[in-house]
Formats: sequence, C-alpha cells, structure tokens
Amino acid sequence: MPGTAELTAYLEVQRGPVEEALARAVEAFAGDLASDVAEALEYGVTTGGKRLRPVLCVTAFEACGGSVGEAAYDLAASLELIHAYSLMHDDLPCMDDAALRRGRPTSHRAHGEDATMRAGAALIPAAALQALAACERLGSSAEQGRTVAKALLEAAGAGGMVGGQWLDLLGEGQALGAEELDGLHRRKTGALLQASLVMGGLAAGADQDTVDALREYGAAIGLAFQIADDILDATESAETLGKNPSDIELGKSTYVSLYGLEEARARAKAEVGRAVAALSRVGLEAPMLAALARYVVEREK
Ligand code: GRG
Repeated sequence: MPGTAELTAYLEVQRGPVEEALARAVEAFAGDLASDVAEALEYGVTTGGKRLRPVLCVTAFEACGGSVGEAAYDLAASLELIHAYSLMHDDLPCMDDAALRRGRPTSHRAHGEDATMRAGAALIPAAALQALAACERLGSSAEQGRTVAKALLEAAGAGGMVGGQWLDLLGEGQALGAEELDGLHRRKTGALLQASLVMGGLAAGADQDTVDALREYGAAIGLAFQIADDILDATESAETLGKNPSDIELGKSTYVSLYGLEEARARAKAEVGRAVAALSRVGLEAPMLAALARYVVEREK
C-alpha cells in the first residue's frame, strides 16, 4: 500500500485537475444566475475543502480501467457540487447556524442568507446536469449515464444525504443509540462518499461484482469518515478544523460520546479493514483506494 508521502503527493496531483473541473462547472452554471447568487455559488464551490469525493470518484474510475482525462474530472466535480450545496445550507441559521467553514466565514456570513439559499438550490440540478454531460463526454451509453446520475441523486436525496440531515436535526439534544447513529450517518455522510466510488466504477463500465465491492468499500469508509470526524471534533480546536460550532456544542450525539475515544478509534480502524477487504474479495487491484481508506481516518482535519 502507498505510504503517507506517496498519498500526500497523489492528493496534491489530484487537486489541480479537480479545481480546474470545478472552475469549469462554475463558469458553466453561474452565468444564468443573478450576480450575488453567482458569487455565493463560486465561493461555496471553489473555496477550499479536501476534495475527497472527486478524488475517490476518479481513483475508482481509474482502478476499474477508465482512462482519466478532463471528462472524468468533470464527472467527479458533480459530487463536489452536491457536497458544496450541502455545506452551504447546513451552515445556515435554520440548520447549524455556523460562522466558520474551511477556515473562512460561512457562505451566508459572507454573501447573505438569500444568495446562499438560492445558490445552494441551483447547485442540485447543476450537479445532475454536470454528471450527465460528463458521461456523454466519456462516451458512456445513455443507459450508463442514467445509472450514474441516478446514483448521485439517490445519494443526495431523502434516502441519503437529505434524509440523514433531517435525522441529524431531529436528534439534536438527544442521546442516540448505536443503530440510530449508524443509520443517520450512513445517509448524511456515507451515501455521497459511497456514490463517489459507485459512480466512478459505473462510468468506467465495471461489472456488477466490482460495483458491489465499491459500494461496500464506500459504506465502510463513510462510517470510518464520520467516526474520524467525531474524534477530530472532540480533540481538535475550531481553529485547526476551520469550522465552528462543534457538534458537541450543537448538542449532537457523536461516536465519541457513544463509545469513548479509544473504542471509536478502534471502530474506525475496523471499518478501514472492512473497506480494503471488500476490494480484495473481487480482486480489484487499487492500492490508492486502500491508501485513501487509511487517509479517511488518519487525516488531521
Ligand atoms: C432540507 C433536511 C434538509 C437537508 C438539506 C443541508 C443538507 C441538505 C445536508 C447536509 C449534509 C451534511 C452537512 C453532511 C456533512 C458531511 C460532512 C462530514 C462534511 C464534511 O466533509 P469534508 O470533511 O469537508 O469532506 P471538506 O471541507 O473537506 O470538503
């Protein structure tokens, strides 16, 4: 498996084409919007972030035999458009009422609630169009394009991220049990991470067993990601993480409050093992995906 230095270099190399694809997407979609909304959209999409979802998508695409070029990054960018909207709306006063995101003022603090609401809403259909157009450029069949776009929209919808966010808001101030917490986070955080892998595999024309393995890998790293998030939330400052308020301040149940730090760490590690095992089972040679699974729990923010 690639070591930390190799993975860091890989993430650095990926950043350029991911940012370029996002800039292309902003240019394509912001033109139809009022200027204040376009500015909020650009701020939400192009300002920082680890870009984990696009990197997972492109890495899975390549591991499944896809030939990586601009169109693959355009596909990967569709996931980041959904992610960006979710963060913009999540930070609004009617949800988490957050002041800081990625070390900067949240979108509504910088561009106002009205423009943030509208820019976030515009990003949802934009992401679907982005995925469909990218599939066309990749030479996918219409059926393949539909399947890829469906994976994105299902992950973003009520059975995925939106439903998870709803459970998250309802759960504030309550002590959720393990099953409830897993269910919430499989949808809120896990579904889009999982879709990143599945979409990469589908667009590359992977067979059903391989797509299923990517789905299993995605579910495992989704859970590992959230456990790691809760550990960081409990152990690092808002300054280091570049966001506030913390989940603890918001009265949310976390894996640390449920299990304690040590067991939470062990559980995150076990999920990484599960993710890597799923790929091995179908013989998918993807050392970078294995390294990315480890990164998900070892990251510092
Ligand atoms: C109307 C109920 C309702 C929902 C609207 C707002 C919303 C949809 C969903 C929010 C979902 C959400 C905030 C999920 C959090 C996912 C998460 C762990 C984000 C942090 O991801 P990172 O660490 O962030 O990858 P960066 O900044 O690196 O991109």
